[in-house]
Amino acid sequence: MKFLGVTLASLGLASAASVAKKTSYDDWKVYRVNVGSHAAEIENVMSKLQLELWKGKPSTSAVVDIMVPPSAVKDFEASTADIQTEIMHENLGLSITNENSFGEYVAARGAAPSATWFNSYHSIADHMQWISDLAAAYPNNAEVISAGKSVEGRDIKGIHIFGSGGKGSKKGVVWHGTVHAREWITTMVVEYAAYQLLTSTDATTAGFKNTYDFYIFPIVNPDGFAYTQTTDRLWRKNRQKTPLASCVGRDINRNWPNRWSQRGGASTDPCDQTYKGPSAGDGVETKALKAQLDSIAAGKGVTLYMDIHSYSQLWLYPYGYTCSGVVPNSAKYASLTRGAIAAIKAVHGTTFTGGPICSTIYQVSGDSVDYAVEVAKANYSMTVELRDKGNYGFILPTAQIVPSAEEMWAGLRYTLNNL
Ligand code: 0X9
Ligand code: ZN
Repeated sequence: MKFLGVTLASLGLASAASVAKKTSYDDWKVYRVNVGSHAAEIENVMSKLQLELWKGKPSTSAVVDIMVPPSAVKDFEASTADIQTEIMHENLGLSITNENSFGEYVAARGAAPSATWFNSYHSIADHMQWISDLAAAYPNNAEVISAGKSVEGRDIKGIHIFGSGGKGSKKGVVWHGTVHAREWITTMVVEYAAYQLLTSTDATTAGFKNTYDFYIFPIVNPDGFAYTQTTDRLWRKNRQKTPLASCVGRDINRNWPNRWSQRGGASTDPCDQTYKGPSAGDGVETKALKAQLDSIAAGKGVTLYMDIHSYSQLWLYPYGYTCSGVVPNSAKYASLTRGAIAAIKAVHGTTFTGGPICSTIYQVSGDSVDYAVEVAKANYSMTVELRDKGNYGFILPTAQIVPSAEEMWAGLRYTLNNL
């Protein structure tokens, strides 16, 4: 089947049937709710109307972003009449339609991919092709790698970038993108960083690959990402069965086998967006990513681990699992964070804020960042939440891909320069 000269298969869509089943967000709304003293009230409304959070936790956040289906809009507005709210998406379906035009990728095998790649979002099939094309264009400095297979058998594909001394001769820098399937901007930003390392003519940037071995995985949750393209644009977790037949998926960022079972840091409910899984590290992708990180740690060691998320414009460092523990090297983390935030701001004026994960955003247990610092003994382990601050949230317009990638690259470049 073809439309606009593009085959469904090339978009990574299985069949017309899977297109027809796509979750509609027509007339859904996203609200920003000022929590104030209304945390319990908001939690009640959410459970009564079975609403999903986009951002924040009523118990600890100043504001939360909540997605509301058309059938619940009237009830929601009546129940929150005494609470300050603001509409972020008037019609989420329309926002998705506006965002969701994939660029066509004509793979020029053997030639360097060009910067036009970053002008739009892409199908998972094209991302896989692009990673291969980028590595193939720089055979002396790059190779395709895999962390293993996903639940549905997809490759967790990455690119390994290296320089003088050859592959595996330096300490590792590991970057993960798209652990949360709906955070599409993260795929593009991680790819942009890989692209810069290989193509930049700036001497400092070109030199990074002679200092570190980079292991870059733009899509660590490929099944979830594919599902956002075939079925539900707002899917977050992986696609693994849970003990409850009606609910699918572990939050990979709550499933790492370190500080896994902390009260308040993750959900025990298989239907929840932050479900930690039935046992520590039992997610198929978690296992693969853990083994991959462990093997770098056991080799030359990990200098820097970073997990790239969206949205909120935050630069974060450990710990996630506790708000009272202080990470060793905390002062250095704080200074790296200040410098990275300033470097980001200098590009397009975008303001990020920063700090430890737990006290800055909320408590998170079983996350990769704490695993990387506590178990894999990464010298530095950090995470970011990219653009925006909620205006578009997960549905960031294509016009913001390049600016977001440019400013985050400045933050990453600052970090690499100041470790
Ligand atoms: O809840 C999360 O996992 C992250 N927020 S998101 O909306 N992207 O899902 C925040 C957790 C802090 N980040 C990491 N621990 N990586
Ligand atoms: Zn995320």
